[in-house]
Amino acid sequence: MKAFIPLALLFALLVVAGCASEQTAPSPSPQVVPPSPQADRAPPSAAPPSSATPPPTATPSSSSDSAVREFTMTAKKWEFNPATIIVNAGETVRLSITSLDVAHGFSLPDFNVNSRIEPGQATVVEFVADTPGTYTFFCSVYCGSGHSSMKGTLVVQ
Ligand SMILES: [Cu+2]
Repeated sequence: MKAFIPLALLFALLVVAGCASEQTAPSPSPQVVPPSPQADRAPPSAAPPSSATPPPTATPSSSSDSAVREFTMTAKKWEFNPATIIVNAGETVRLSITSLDVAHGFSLPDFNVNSRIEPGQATVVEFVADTPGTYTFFCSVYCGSGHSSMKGTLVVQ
């Protein structure tokens, strides 16, 4: 029975010491962390204006550029089909144009494009649609009474 007392004292000392050490130990104080400013969204930056001019002549290339939009177009008196082409800014546009009757032309002056479209033979026109807007293309080879109304629209969005 006498041996129990020092054990109890030792136990009590250990408990007190444990409590004391817990109290004196530097407890990590809950710090208020300000929200990270990384949540701020970066402003959508417009595509940098590219000063690169598209090639003046049609250059059928076999490049595997993923941003190439290809269209097959027909020309006849006095319309293009499709008459409206919608692309995204920055895309390379490749048109394969075939005349169904007589010789026509494909002129898109805003992109320095002007090609003669012979009947029955695909003519490839390629340019970079680098500037958003709505542009008119038209026939540039006289093809009859409706020639001046033979037009279409290119939308770069
Ligand atoms: Cu014409």
